[in-house]
Amino acid sequence: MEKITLYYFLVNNKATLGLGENIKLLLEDAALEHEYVRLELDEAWNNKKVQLVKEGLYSGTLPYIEVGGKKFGRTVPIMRYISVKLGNKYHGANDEENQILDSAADIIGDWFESAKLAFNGSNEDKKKYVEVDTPRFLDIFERYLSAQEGPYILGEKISYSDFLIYHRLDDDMALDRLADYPNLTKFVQSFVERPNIKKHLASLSK
Ligand SMILES: N[C@@H](CCC(=O)N[C@@H](CS)C(=O)NCC(=O)O)C(=O)O
Repeated sequence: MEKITLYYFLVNNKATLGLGENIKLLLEDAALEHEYVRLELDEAWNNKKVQLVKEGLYSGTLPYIEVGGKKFGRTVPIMRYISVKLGNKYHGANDEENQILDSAADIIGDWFESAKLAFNGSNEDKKKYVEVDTPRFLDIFERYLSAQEGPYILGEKISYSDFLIYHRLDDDMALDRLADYPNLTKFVQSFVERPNIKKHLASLSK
């Protein structure tokens, strides 16, 4: 693929926080030439957003990518687009596998929304999120991963939904709270050992 530029903003001054990192992980894993540009969500953003919409980024939201002079938006569709461009590298082998990936990505969307609500909500909302919502989502993904030998959602082959699962766990600071989830534990152990991911994660702690 041509060089990809990924645009997102820096959330709470932490490089990986938020949606952009899902795409970054996939770009790193695929060893694609890319640049990660951070925009500011300040007063200038509203004008920039209008300009982006005029330039074909219909949603006017972050993250988006620019490749071959075109702009493409929305996290999961961007990941699917890159996968398709790479010969379905991060897709399933058939419609049924792709349905599984699609449904997992959809649930990650629900999880992200519920995390956002809790983050902006009362202490009671936050408590419910930690005690009720998070375990419910962890249970769901433990089930997905237990359907085959793993370590990933479709077995040995990694897919775009795996990046979403890993990053959701990371953003939720749940990576070291998986003792009761053997399949998620195996998943994370394998994910972080992928050579390009390992390099990327090491670069973050420098
Ligand atoms: N589901 C969308 C969410 C996009 C979204 O709402 N992005 C936020 C940042 S996380 C944004 O662009 N906010 C600024 C705005 O809407 O103007 C995706 O995955 O891309």
